[in-house]
Amino acid sequence: MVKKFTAVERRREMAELKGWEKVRGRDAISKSYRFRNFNEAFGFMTRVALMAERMDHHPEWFNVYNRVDVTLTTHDANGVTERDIALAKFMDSV
Ligand code: H2B
Repeated sequence: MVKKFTAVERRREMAELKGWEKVRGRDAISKSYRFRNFNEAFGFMTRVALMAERMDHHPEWFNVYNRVDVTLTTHDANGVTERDIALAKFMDSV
């Protein structure tokens, strides 16, 4: 099983990411994406969904029109792991 990052490790990993923040009161990270319209937001979600299935690692997310709020944590490890960082990097690359 993957091990969750310590606070120091998590901060170091997050330093490589733009726009991601630690969720207050929870061992998770989040980011809010804005797109031009629903079509682009859902296109993003579709591409991420396919990768999430391949990675067997799934986001918590919320969509309204052009906005997608994402929270990443590893439920099996009860915290942020390398899987969350990998998925965050993929999302930013889409
Ligand atoms: N996604 C996330 N975010 N955390 C997990 O611990 C997790 C997952 N576990 N997707 C996977 C699925 C697990 O439930 C399956 C059985 O591999």
